[in-house]
Amino acid sequence: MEMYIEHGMSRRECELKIAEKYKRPFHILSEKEIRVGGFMGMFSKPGVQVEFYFAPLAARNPVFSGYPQRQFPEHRYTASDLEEEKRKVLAVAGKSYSDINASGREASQQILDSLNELKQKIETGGKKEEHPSFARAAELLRKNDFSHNYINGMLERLRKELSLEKLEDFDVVQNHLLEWIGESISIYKEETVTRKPRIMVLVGPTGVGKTTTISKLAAIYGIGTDEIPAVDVRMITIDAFRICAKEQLISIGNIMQIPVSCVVDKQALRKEIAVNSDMDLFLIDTIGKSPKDSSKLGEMKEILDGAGKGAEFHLVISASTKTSDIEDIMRQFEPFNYKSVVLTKMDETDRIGNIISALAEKRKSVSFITDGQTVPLDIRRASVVRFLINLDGFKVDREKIESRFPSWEAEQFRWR
Ligand SMILES: Nc1nc2c(ncn2[C@@H]2O[C@H](COP(=O)(O)OP(=O)(O)O)[C@@H](O)[C@H]2O)c(=O)[nH]1
Ligand SMILES: [Mg+2]
Repeated sequence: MEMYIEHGMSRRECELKIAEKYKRPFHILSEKEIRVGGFMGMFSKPGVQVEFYFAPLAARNPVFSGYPQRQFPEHRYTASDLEEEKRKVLAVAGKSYSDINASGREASQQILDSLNELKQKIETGGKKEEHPSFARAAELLRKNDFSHNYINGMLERLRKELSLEKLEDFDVVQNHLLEWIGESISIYKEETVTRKPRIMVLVGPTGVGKTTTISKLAAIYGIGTDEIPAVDVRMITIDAFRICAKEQLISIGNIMQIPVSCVVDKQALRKEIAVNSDMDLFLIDTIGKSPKDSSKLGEMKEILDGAGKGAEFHLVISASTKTSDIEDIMRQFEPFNYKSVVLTKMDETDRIGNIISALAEKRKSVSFITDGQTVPLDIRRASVVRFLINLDGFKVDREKIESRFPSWEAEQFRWR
């Protein structure tokens, strides 16, 4: 017995959809609550997924409606369509018999063309989705390491929104893909009115660049840039391992005249912040081992509770992380309720589809991008354009994407 899946806002809606689509008796086997609709997991609503099977005959052409929802082809060739095509062919044939002497060759060619067209329509069901642009688009996205779900979402959108004429022009297809990828990237908006002191905490696996990024941020806010006035900054290292390896930060702190301290428990952190409440910004670095060491992560979270409810958590991920690891990391750090992701080591990879997919699917925004080891220069605010121009193999119409996603100019920090 083959099982099928349908999605809808309610069980009743699913039943109506199945009845409308297949016009055959069926039985619902199970139902579960899911999120439906939206794009790449965003803007979805609560709904229902039902599992069903047909009775009593097994379906000859099973249609599996997995995630993201697959639609039935907009137009399937029915028996009456094929009859119509046959009639056209026969009409041409009729003409050929009467005009055989006058234009025999032309009529024969017309018959052959019509037959070929008919054959193709029968073979493909006349579906727009057989267009080669879909395979090219999928290949391009795959080359950039976009996830399976993300690619399916994009293909689905191409199928729904692009006419056959547009599909013919692959530049048009690419421009749409770029625009939709851009729309799926969410950029973190810094609060304009921040309470004082502002507390930014960077969490993430070891070696991704947390300490380096903290140093870069300390320079941006502590020394100031063209648009950001210098404020009073203090750096704190949270160390759940109690080794307090803060030398790296101290040397940076010395150069920039920014104080650094190390705390190993919640009370000490609370006190450190309270005693220095005249500061404008606390940048909190964390030391961890592997994110798989969840007891230490729990301990770190416990210490970080001392930063209070207003602390902003940013998860630091290296752009060169494997897809499966990205998902693990995002899940492991979920308890920190991080507001955004800082993407480091963008200079080390040109395949960022996996990161874009994971961020879109988990609905997380990106705040900063770092692309080198130099403190403080190699950091910028995240921008959609930066992601799009980093994609591999896409023909990027830069002017077009810059006008579509205009905020990118603000990405660069300009040093005085
Ligand atoms: N290529 C590159 N290397 C970086 C970047 N950010 C940090 N690193 C390097 O990554 C290594 C680990 O950085 P660190 O800040 O100590 O990582 P942490 O363990 O997360 O604190 C160091 O060698 C850094 O210089 C970056 O954006 N690009
Ligand atoms: Mg570190």
